[in-house]
Amino acid sequence: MIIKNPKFEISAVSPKQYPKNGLPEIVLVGKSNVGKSSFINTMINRKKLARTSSEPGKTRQINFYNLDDTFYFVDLPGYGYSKMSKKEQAQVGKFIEEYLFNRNEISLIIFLVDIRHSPTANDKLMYNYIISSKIPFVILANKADKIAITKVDLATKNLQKELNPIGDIPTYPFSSERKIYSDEIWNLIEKYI
Ligand SMILES: Nc1nc2c(ncn2[C@@H]2O[C@H](COP(=O)(O)OP(=O)(O)O)[C@@H](O)[C@H]2O)c(=O)[nH]1
Ligand SMILES: [Mg+2]
Repeated sequence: MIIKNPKFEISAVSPKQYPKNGLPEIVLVGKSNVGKSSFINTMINRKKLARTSSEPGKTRQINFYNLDDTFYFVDLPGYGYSKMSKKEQAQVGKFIEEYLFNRNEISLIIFLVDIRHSPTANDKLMYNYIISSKIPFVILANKADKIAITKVDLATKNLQKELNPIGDIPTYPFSSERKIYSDEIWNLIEKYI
């Protein structure tokens, strides 16, 4: 898919601000710092459209990126940011929940986990939560460039086994540094929008 004019549309702090044009939404979910914003930038070939940070936990809003008036990438706040107070974490959790459970426009959830580590307790909670929402989703084992290329397939399979032992949720490696993984993901996105 060729995206001509990707635009940041709105940083929503409440559901009233969500776009009202009914375009399909592809949603990025995952813990803080796993690479959600970088994923968006990589897929649309812009270095800085989505704000990335080496300092985790900066995003508390739901950011909508309009791709040629065809669909949105939706960048959700990350969870599991330990420097956020319990109260703030709970507020962010509620905001995410409210969005995921009430938003009919969601076409696909892209769930990012770190290829180098076992899923965290919060990853497992989020996984169960997404399953219960019945929204189509895929798992991406991100930061694949951080391990030897010969180990990528096995690490991806192992992550899938831990999160999704039945093996019915498509799981792919991904890396924002290595473009080799993005074509397959574009094919998938096109299928869902
Ligand atoms: N090596 C590597 N670093 C990545 C990758 N994706 C994101 N990062 C880095 O991880 C940090 C957090 O990324 P960001 O996209 O802001 O994560 P977010 O909090 O999930 O939105 C930044 O320093 C990124 O440059 C990746 O695929 N490979
Ligand atoms: Mg981010």
